[in-house]
Amino acid sequence: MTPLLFTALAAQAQAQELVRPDRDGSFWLPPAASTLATEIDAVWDYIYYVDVFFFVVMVVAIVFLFVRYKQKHEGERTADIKGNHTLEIAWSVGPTFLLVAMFWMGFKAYMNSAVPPADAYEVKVTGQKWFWTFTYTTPDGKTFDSDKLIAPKGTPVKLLMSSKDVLHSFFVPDFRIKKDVLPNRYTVLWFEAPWEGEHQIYCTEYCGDNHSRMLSTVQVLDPQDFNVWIREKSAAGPVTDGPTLFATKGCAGCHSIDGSTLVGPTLKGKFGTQEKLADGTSVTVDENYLRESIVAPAAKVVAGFSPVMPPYAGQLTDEQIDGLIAYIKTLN
Ligand code: HEC
Ligand SMILES: [Cu+2]
Repeated sequence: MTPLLFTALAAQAQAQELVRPDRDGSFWLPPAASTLATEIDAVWDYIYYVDVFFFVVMVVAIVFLFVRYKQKHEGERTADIKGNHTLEIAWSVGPTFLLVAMFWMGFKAYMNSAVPPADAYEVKVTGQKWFWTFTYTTPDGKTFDSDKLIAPKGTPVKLLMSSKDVLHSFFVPDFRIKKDVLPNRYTVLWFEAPWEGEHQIYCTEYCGDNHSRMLSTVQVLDPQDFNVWIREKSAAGPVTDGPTLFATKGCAGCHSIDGSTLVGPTLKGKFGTQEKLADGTSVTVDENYLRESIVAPAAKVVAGFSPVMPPYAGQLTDEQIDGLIAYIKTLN
């Protein structure tokens, strides 16, 4: 029965690979919107049905033995059963086949998801408290950032991931991909999405206060629209668009522009004021102070706040810093 079940399931997995992934999802699983998803789901289904099978077998056995060996008369005793070799060999060897099959299917699916195709389109993913940045390189070697992952449909996309601070984990349930994102090391994921559409990205490794809001989306576009997007983004040249930078570089996650206090002080009406610092001194908020606050925030910590702002030294070009300062000045 076991080899038969395995063959049947392997055939089913193969057939699913030829058919397109499950667009609507099932009772248990979200839509399967990547080519890897079918294989991962086949492992999931296999383990699930093996579990259901043994659950039923065991519950039936428990109920049967409970009724069969219930003491019916006072002083009645069960026969002295020493063992049953046939039964013992069956319940050891049978499940061994099932488990080896489980390992094999899981290992194969894992290897396929761990190794991206050589011709995959590469996007750099950066995790940071508490946002994701996606960096694209144009053919002429320029890079630009996006706060959404824009991907062409029907093309393998390789994600080269790293963190600027703590451990994060990149998770797209619809694609069945998930991997830790670490500082000082690159990790890799890949996917190929067969349809256009939007899919949720989560951080799935607890990383501090705003962990649950460390969200983004993958937007899968027709390859033609994708090329248009790339061209438009790169034609915009070096990014000095203040409001956009403020959003894409994560400032907006910690600083409001409407006067409310988030993790950091609001930047509304800040320029030109006197700022009280944690060491008791105060400082005039001018361009030099703003610049220092962005590249080396720990140098002058604002009174009443903890020094959790990541240093942006080396992460922003001078043009980008200038653009941000210009934008902050417009908030008065
Ligand atoms: C992780 C949260 C976080 C992020 C992201 C962040 N900041 Fe901050 N920022 C803070 C905190 C907290 C302070 C106050 C403590 C300090 O001075 O280090 C601060 C201080 C500042 C100050 C000084 C404010 C004042 O009242 O004098 C400026 C200017 C500033 N940040 C700008 C930015 C800009 C621009 C960005 C985006 C490029 C940014 N911050 C990103 C948390 C953050
Ligand atoms: Cu995170």
